[in-house]
Amino acid sequence: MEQALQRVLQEKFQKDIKDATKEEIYTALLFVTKEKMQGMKANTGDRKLYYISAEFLIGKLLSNNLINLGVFEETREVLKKYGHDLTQIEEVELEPSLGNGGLGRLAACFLDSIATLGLAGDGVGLNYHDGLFLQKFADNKQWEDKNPWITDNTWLTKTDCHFEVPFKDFTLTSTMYDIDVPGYKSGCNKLHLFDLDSVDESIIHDGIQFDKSDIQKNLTLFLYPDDSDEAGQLLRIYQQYFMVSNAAQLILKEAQERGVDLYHLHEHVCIQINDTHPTMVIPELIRILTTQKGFNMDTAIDVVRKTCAYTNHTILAEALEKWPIAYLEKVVPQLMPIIRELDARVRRDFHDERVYIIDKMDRVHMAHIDIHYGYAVNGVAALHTEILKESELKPFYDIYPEKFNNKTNGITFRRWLLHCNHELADYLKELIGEEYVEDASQLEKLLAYKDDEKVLQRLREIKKDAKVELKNYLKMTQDVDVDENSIFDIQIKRLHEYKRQQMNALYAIYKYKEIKKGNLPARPITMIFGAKAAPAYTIAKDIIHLILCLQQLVNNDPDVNKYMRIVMVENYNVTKAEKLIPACDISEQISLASKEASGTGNMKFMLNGAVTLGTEDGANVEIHQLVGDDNIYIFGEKSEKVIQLYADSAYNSRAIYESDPQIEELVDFIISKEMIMIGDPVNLGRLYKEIVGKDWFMTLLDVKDYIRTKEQMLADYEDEKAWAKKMLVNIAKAGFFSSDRTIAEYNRDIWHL
Ligand code: GLS
Repeated sequence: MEQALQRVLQEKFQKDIKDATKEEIYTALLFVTKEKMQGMKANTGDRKLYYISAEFLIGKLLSNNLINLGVFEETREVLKKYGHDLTQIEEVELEPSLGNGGLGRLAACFLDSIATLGLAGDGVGLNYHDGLFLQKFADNKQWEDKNPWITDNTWLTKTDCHFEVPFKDFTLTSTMYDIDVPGYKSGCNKLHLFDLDSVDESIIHDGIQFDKSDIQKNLTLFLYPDDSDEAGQLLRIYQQYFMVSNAAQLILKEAQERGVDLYHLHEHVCIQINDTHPTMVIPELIRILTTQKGFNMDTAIDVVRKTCAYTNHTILAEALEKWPIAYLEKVVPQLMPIIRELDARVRRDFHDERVYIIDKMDRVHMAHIDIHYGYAVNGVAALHTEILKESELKPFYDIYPEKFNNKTNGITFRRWLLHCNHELADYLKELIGEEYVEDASQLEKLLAYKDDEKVLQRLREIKKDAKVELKNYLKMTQDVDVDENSIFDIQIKRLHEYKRQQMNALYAIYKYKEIKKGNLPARPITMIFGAKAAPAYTIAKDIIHLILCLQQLVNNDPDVNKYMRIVMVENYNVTKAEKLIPACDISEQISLASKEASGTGNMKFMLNGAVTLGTEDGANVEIHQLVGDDNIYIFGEKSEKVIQLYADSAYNSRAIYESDPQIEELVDFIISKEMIMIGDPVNLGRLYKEIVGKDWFMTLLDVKDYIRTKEQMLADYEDEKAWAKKMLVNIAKAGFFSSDRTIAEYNRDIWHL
């Protein structure tokens, strides 16, 4: 590494390592690492996976690539020798903004594990120039700006692979960019990102506004452009078709290059459809096979059905895509005869309109295409898969019980432990050896130390060090002060009503009022939030406004700020998560039971020694089973009750509000004098009305149990030894949530690579 770095720095900048700037060292490291990856053996196999996804939230790649190449320590030492700090150099890298939340981060963890397990599997997606958006706070509100991340120095390599993608009114020529995905001490795969040379960032104005109809210039500007109007929805269809047509052409080209007889495609290729965004790959493959490869319809459908598998990531109805036929006709009319044929076959075989592809309102249900015309359907946590089978997708489960299976999500320990928490990772190696890195179940060996005072003490120290680091980072980035001796209570995830950040905000109000009354806590608490709200999601933005107003109120009140602080982290992303997660004491996983399909933040926190405060939802259920009652704090109504309340339309937030003076007091505070002085009465008033009059995700149902449980947790934290033991058990039991385990299961049950 030392020689390689010297060589590249000389060649590119005529400098020695010790005189080079951070930017120059970063550039040289990028170059050397890319060179090393190009020299790696590619994972190969007779059967290859294509993981198609609208999002790949890969995060910064330098350290991770160094770790996976097995040269991280060496690089760190070389840099140290010349007076440089790798952590500082990493700051130069811009985070690719190619994802939105858990689904996109899951895709990134999966790519790491697929490569690590030596499986031949590539990702396919789009190369969004400005990603999701950059979040800024001003006037206690979220503002959106573009988030350009593509510079001359990125991990992208432009290839000479191009495809023609036919739309109704024009044909576009794509360009494929590749990012190498090195496995941990294993072979290399690729992430293929398709783009358009004509995309023009200069059409963006006033934050993230742009002409939605100028497809040649806007196609790959943003992930999830605003779809609150027709032009926005059409743009999303353009993006989706561009992604899958490229994917389909790439898959067929590579298969033919490998000498695969396309009539046996399914024996050599499998396609994982990550949520419904890539669903059109099914009709697109059928279209190409029938119009260009001489297949008849029956055979094309048969081959495609045996090739594609679908993962469902949500039961929220609004997230299950249904495109109006009229829109598809405007963008991709060539697919409509095929979609109609697929629907006709369903209608012929099943006389149940709930499973039709085209509904009475002339909308195409994308998930229905996946389920009928794919060979596997999986949910992402045990509870989620049960809910799919028993309620959301029951009519389909009744038809195809053999297709349904569960694959509980996982996270890559390379990023979420080795990279983000060196101190803990090293200590674990010291205690239980290195095998846990490749066989996560080995973490259970840690249980042998659960009563060892020295080990428990060391775990506390490591947590404290991470808290100091976060404190310094928050000071540097946002100029806020937090106390490392306080309890760090963290809720970081997309802002959505079902995740109930508003319930956590009601707790902040409760705590503020208690402190005002003189009921002082044994130890201060630092409540940390991080979340982006979709630009058109009004109530989510109102919740951000509430949190930011509370932050101003609490942190500036001298009676209160000694005991409590609130920090809303700006532009929460993977890089920030890597700093926040190691420093967390209390992991907030408080979604309404039945609504969070899995969650993966919950797994990252646990692995880093945080204790979960959560509902029986998503993967929390499995965390609970693994760590036992003593090492997790569970509250709130269970999913069966919640599902019943919805079914009976029996939930009435106003009745709860009016009958419970404590709840009334907390909710009223949102529109109190204090708050209106700080905030915008329109936003606060609207949120107040929403909670009292609707509260679709039942915050008021669980808020009292939540407050009680959180108070219990804060009290229990004071027994330092008992708390450290909880930390240890959480770490020890986190092995199940390695994405290596998840991917091994996908391969065993679905992919058969
Ligand atoms: C999501 C779910 O909301 C998460 O619970 C889940 O962990 C994630 C990955 O499976 O997928 N679905 C979605 O649309 N976005 C998500 O983050």
